[in-house]
Amino acid sequence: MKRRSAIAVATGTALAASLLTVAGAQAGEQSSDAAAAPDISVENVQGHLKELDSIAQANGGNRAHGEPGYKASVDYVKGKLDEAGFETQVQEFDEGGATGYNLIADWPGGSGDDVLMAGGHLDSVTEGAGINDNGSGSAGLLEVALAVASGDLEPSKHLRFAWWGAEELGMVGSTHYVDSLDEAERGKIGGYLNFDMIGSPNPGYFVYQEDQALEKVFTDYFAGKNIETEPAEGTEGRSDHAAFSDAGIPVGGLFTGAEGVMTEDQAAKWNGTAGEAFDKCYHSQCDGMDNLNTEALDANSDALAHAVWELSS
Ligand code: DPN
Ligand code: ZN
Repeated sequence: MKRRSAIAVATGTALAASLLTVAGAQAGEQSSDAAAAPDISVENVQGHLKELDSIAQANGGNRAHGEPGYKASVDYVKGKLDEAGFETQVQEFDEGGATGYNLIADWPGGSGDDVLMAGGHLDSVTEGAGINDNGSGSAGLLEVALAVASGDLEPSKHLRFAWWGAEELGMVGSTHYVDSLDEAERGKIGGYLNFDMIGSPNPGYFVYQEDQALEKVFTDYFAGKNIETEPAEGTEGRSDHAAFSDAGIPVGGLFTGAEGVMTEDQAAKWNGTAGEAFDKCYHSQCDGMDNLNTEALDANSDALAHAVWELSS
């Protein structure tokens, strides 16, 4: 915001310049008391998913650890973040004789002693392109990160986004990252939010329940949108948040369901199909662009942005 208005002032007339200065000062005042998160464009999220799908198609049909589609996915996300002004790092690790990669993106500014992290896994299984699992979380995180940049967010906390490698082989990348931090660095991370499968075709609205305060940020958000939620029971050890919670870091996150089958009650509240899996293409070849529910992807991406804005302010 500061950078952009400086350019506008330099190129405008004296009158326009003074008006812009007033507008800039007002916007600055508003942003200091927790501005609301922007509405995240689901079309943009779908655009990132199309790119990830094309990457899989061009690389043997998947984006799995050790396969060329994984590194190409990292390059795509990193390119967008670098262009937007993030400080990115690719952390390498070895798994099963192949190099794995975590992509870490820091938004400059905020208190380095108080870090909010949000992440999800970027790898797929070898069976398919991994569009819901976990292109959805990866694309939602990317679009929210780009919104942080285009909104020139100046959070009081330091914001860090992460895309993990080799989750599908046992949360290898996220575990490697947490292990690579010394105690002081680990201690600075006040919370980690995980997004793994947020666009399931027969969606449930599940909120991680490990930490009450983080859970409430999401449940309040959905309540305000008249979307009923359920605690994400049984997901505790099943994705990249596990490494963080094992290290004593508070975790939260969202999930729209995997191989589990939707009950009658759930179908009634979420207008879904009872007796069918939340994601019938889970870990299958058919986890492609058709394997998404746009409404769930949209609502969860907006909830992700809301949590990032609220928790980092
Ligand atoms: N860990 C997920 C997968 O990548 O297969 C499934 C999952 C995601 C399970 C989130 C629980 C919560
Ligand atoms: Zn998976």
